[in-house]
Amino acid sequence: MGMTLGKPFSGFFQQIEPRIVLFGLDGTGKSSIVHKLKTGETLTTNIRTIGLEVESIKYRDSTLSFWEEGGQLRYKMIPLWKHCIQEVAGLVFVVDSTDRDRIEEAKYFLNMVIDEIQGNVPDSVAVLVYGNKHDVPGAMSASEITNKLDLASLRNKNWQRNWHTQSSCALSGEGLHEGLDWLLKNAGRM
Ligand SMILES: Nc1nc2c(ncn2[C@@H]2O[C@H](COP(=O)(O)OP(=O)(O)OP(=O)(O)O)[C@@H](O)[C@H]2O)c(=O)[nH]1
Ligand SMILES: [Mg+2]
Repeated sequence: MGMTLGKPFSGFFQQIEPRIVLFGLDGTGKSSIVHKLKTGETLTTNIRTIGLEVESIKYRDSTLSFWEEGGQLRYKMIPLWKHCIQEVAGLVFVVDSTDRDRIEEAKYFLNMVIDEIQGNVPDSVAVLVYGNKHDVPGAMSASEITNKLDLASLRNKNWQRNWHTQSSCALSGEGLHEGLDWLLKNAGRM
């Protein structure tokens, strides 16, 4: 005869959801991406994420835990990174493809995070860069973003990870699944 565990005990046996950490400058579209992936709907509100926001999302055959690091307080949150990246399955850096003025700052921030977490993240963890807002005319292409972030030099920085830049639009959802599938494949989750 089978046995059913009461609610207080069932939690012991729950699998930890693979964690995906999204980060980037403020207003790049992180919340919009998470909302689109979770509901299929376009996020219509424009509320800045203060601190950390966690969402559980069913994606293909698994449930993933998305951790968005709000962009506004990004420098204040650097010391928290060591805790956020425990059990991380993939990193997602979100760039606003239309924001040529702040692409240098995006590169600076990316380097800062990498320096902070280096040595604390397993080598198997890949990094997906979403070149978001690609729907806007004149947006930077994926290869332009790759060059401007100088991802090749990050590889030389003793950071032997897989990188991939995917153009995306969080409003229509274009590119979101392609990017995430790439990330999960690299994490051995697909
Ligand atoms: N055109 C266009 N606008 C977008 C896209 N993604 C997000 N936006 C808009 O960009 C603004 C900021 O989006 P959010 O998703 O709140 O950005 P965020 O990265 O979560 O911002 P923080 O929480 O402050 O770090 C909103 O007005 C969105 O509608 C996109 O792919 N294309
Ligand atoms: Mg947000």
